[in-house]
Amino acid sequence: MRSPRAIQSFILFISLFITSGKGFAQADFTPEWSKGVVWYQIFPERFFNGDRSNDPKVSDQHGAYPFDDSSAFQIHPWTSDWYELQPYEKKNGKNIWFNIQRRRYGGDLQGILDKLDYLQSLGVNAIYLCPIFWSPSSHKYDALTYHHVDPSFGPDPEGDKKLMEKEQPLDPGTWVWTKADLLALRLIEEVHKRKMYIIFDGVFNHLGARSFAFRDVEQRQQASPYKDWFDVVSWRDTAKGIPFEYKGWFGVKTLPELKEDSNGIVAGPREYIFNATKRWMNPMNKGTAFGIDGWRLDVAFNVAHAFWKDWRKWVRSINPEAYLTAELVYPIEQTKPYLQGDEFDATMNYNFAFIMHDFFVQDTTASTVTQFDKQLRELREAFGTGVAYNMQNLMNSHDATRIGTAVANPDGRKFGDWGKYFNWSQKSNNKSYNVRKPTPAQLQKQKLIAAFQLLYLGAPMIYYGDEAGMWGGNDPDCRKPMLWPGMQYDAETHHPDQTTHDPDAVAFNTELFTWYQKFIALRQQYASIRKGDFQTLATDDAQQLYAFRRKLGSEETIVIVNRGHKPVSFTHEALQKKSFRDAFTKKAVTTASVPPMGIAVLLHR
Ligand SMILES: [Ca+2]
Ligand SMILES: [Ca+2]
Repeated sequence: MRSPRAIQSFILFISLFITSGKGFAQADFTPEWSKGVVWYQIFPERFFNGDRSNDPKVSDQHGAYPFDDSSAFQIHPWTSDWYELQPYEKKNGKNIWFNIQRRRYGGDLQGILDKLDYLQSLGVNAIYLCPIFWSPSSHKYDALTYHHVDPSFGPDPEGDKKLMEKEQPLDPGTWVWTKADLLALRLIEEVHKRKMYIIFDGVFNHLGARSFAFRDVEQRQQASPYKDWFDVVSWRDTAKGIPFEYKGWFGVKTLPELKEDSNGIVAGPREYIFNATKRWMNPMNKGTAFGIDGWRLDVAFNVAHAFWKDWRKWVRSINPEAYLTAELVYPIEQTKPYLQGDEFDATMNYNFAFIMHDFFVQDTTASTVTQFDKQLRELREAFGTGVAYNMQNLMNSHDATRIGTAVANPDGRKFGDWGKYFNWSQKSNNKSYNVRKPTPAQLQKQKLIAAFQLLYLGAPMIYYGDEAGMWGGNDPDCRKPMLWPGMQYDAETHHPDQTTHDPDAVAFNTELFTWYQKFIALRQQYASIRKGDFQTLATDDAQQLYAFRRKLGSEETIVIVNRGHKPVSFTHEALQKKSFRDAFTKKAVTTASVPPMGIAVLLHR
């Protein structure tokens, strides 16, 4: 999601819904490959600058918030203090929040290619890329096209722009493959070579106001071949003094909504979306092995069900194993219609994050172990087994405060109160929100959360940099440039108002990385963790101890979580009946000792 105003409307909309739900079973319609995988979400502009020759120019952000493409501009120094206005920014006299929106750090596709080794060493095996299609903003949720990658993500921005001028967007036969498009295909190929998967972000509810289609409608009005693509309220009639009016996403005029009728998105844009979908799933008709493995669908709740049903059929006709995950921030009952087998395979599982947040992040207001267990079960059983293994169990994303900062703000708002939490966790809205470096005790909480997430049933998703020790509040602070080993970062010393504080050292956190790596490796090694079933073994509210078993065939994994502040010892008849070993030390265990805010993993094979 994108601009601050849009977010306000979006969260109000979301807040209208309340939680309820009962479990039910249904047939498995989800892909096999995506069950239990470890996702890694990348925000491309901020991941790695692998090519300085393609870095965006200020003119590339024409039409994007904050609508200033004339003030001084340069590529922002990757390793600088986040809240410190750089000399070029000070020249425009605007505050930090204005300036952060016009920053570009130069991340690109070559940067992702360069860091595939890093991702492999972390152990993740599926990548979700935030939008990479051409757009003037840093987040790229305001697409100019769905059929071209942003030229500044590829090796030849100016050459690409000239190539694209020659085509007829309405005729896919004229669509060219730009150098940026071809680099995206190379990325897909490299990912597949490593036995990893990759999905793109499909932002099909709206186009950007600077898109080929909308610009044409603005200029030519009813003479445009795209005249039926948008929700036009009134056509321009200068004689009668009637202005051109149209509907933007939640009123945001830079994001004109694609027109919908009872069948969903109408014929023109539908055909365009279908053609673009195929282009990335079976590029040049070379085969689906050369295409993406699925899609993440932005604001899926703003597009009619009928469209998603038709689109899924199209997608599955191209690649029967494609994975489709929806951005939904709905309680269970409102989520169900999307997960019946004819629309999506999973969602970005914010409901998981809410439950985790209540139990692990909160201290005095934390849920009990019994409540935690009950909420997890309701969610796990709500949509059928196939979906459960496919749900993207995340803690945060580009639209939420980082886990490293959530743990530094316990007992505030509940994450599940999406709208209120959204604003409360934005430093620009809440001066008292703690955006300083997490303390060792807070980091310990993050570790416990990560371990649980990686051992729990589903497909855990890590937001880039959480494993590296990045912190920051909600958008824009959750979109800082990635911390890389070997790069020297300025300490953070600035508050948003440019007053200063004692330094927070900024560097890649090797210890935290190793922790994530270690638990991802367990998941990749043991099928019971990836695809085993789930059974609660203990819910001890007094000691804040939670134990569960994951089982597949004869392989069993027992996980014991100590959320409390005293050491606990745990035993269970399961440990007496069969021989279990500690997953890391390999020592035989009949009674597990778990330190405060610690976790034990026991294996029987
Ligand atoms: Ca670059
Ligand atoms: Ca819509």
